[in-house]
Amino acid sequence: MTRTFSGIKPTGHLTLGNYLGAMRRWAEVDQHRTDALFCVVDLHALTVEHDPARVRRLTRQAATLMLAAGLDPELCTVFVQSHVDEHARLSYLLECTATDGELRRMIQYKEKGARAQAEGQSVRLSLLTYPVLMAADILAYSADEVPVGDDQRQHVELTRDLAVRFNQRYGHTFTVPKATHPPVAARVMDLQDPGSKMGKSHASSAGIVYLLDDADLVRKKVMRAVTDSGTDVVLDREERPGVANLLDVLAACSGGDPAGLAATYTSYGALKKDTAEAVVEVLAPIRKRHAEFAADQGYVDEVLKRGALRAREMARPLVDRAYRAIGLLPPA
Ligand code: AQP
Repeated sequence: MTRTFSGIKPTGHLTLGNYLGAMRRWAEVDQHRTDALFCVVDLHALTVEHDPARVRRLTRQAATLMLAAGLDPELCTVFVQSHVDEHARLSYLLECTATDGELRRMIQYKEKGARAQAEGQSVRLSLLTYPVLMAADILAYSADEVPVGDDQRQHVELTRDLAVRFNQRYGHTFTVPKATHPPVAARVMDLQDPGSKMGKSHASSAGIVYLLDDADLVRKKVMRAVTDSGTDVVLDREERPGVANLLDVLAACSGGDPAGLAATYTSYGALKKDTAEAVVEVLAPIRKRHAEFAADQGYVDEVLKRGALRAREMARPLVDRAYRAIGLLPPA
């Protein structure tokens, strides 16, 4: 059976981008047709300035939202990365496989490193090495598929390169995974800055729809989305990125394709209104289920405990094998 792994990092409140780019397919497709593992990758949240209590809170909230979005612990494994030591164990071996040059080429490293420096913060070494930890997350489970948004494409490519390199040097150990992306809305853009991805850790929340925003706030954010000075609705990603983003979001939330939808609108106002309502409709059941699960944290904790047990059992033999393959003496 195909094995799937994917994760979400608790660096902020989860967004519509996280949902349309990744979580929705985890719930609607991947957990039904594959042996799927979904993880709150909390170690990745330590790569930038962080508040310990907030990371803990957001880790719980992300897990709760994953269940609210439809992940069913009877169908898939839901757990927290730091509860399974194998991720960090394997990461070190992969650091001994990766090169400094290939990590410095990672776009997220360049962007987030520049952002940290602009804010007068030093760049943590873990920001450079985080894609290697992500490779370990995936390879530890012999995942065949990694369902992610478009922004993670480069990191999955690195994972493939490291798996191939390790296998060639030390004998076949890892499955070489491939990334999968949704057909539309693989990169949801910020509503106020359609040149940038909608990201949960951005400073300004005006262009970001959070999964827990109430209906009125969602309407306000979508109605205020930046478009451009034109009036006709056409799908032109280069010249009209704001309109293209709304068409993508509408298509993802209501079905249909962005180009076909463009032909049915004659004004930006109507497009925004329908997009806002489509988003409200998609988020309403998630907010409702989130409130239910949030009121029963004991259940969420139990799911995470069972998930970690299962994940550990799956990862340990493979990571042990990798330790032997690379030349480390097994304990007596
Ligand atoms: N804007 C987006 N459009 C489509 N997919 C997206 N994803 C993130 N943003 C968008 C996908 O969501 C999954 C989880 O993302 P992550 O938590 O690993 O972090 P990220 O990719 O770095 O996303 P964020 O929300 O922008 O976080 P920050 O601001 O902390 O960097 C991934 O599959 C991702 O592709």
